[in-house]
Amino acid sequence: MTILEIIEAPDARLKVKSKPVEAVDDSVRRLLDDMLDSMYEAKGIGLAAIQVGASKRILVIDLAENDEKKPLFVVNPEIISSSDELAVYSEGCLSVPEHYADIERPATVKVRYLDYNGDQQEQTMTGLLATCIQHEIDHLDGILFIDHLSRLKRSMVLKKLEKARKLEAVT
Ligand code: GNR
Ligand code: NI
Repeated sequence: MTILEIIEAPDARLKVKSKPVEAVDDSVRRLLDDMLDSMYEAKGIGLAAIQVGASKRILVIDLAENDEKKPLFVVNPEIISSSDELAVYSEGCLSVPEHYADIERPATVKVRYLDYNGDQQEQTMTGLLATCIQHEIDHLDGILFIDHLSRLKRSMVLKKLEKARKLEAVT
């Protein structure tokens, strides 16, 4: 296993639109495994491949709380329907460290994707899982949760991140 470095905003790589995977082969599975380990290490509940520099439509999620791991491996996801009902969650992002904001999204989504074995799945997701997969699919399209905020709020967050990065560089 390899712990991959997570890219932080502002970084042009996070704005890239990721490309579909042609086949779920061993190299894709290795990336899925490394992403899962990297996500656990960073204490996140989701991770998109672009956050570790791979512009492929791949993501991992694990909402399990304690030690019991329940990883969800998702390749080439497509939202095939969304509820009119919306839900608000306070979102965070490993690529936007230490910032949180309430984001409104469809409460329920039906997602079609390929699993770890390359088999097609369709799953209706609600609650935090629905929020998380929409957050991850946004990453695949080069969108961060702060892109759902007003321009003023987004630029305040980005400015703080840049400042923190500069401070880190000299200490
Ligand atoms: O760890 C994470 N927590 C989280 C909380 C609310 C909504 C979405 C998320 S995803 C985030 C990890 C991450 O950055 N995934 O891209
Ligand atoms: Ni994120």
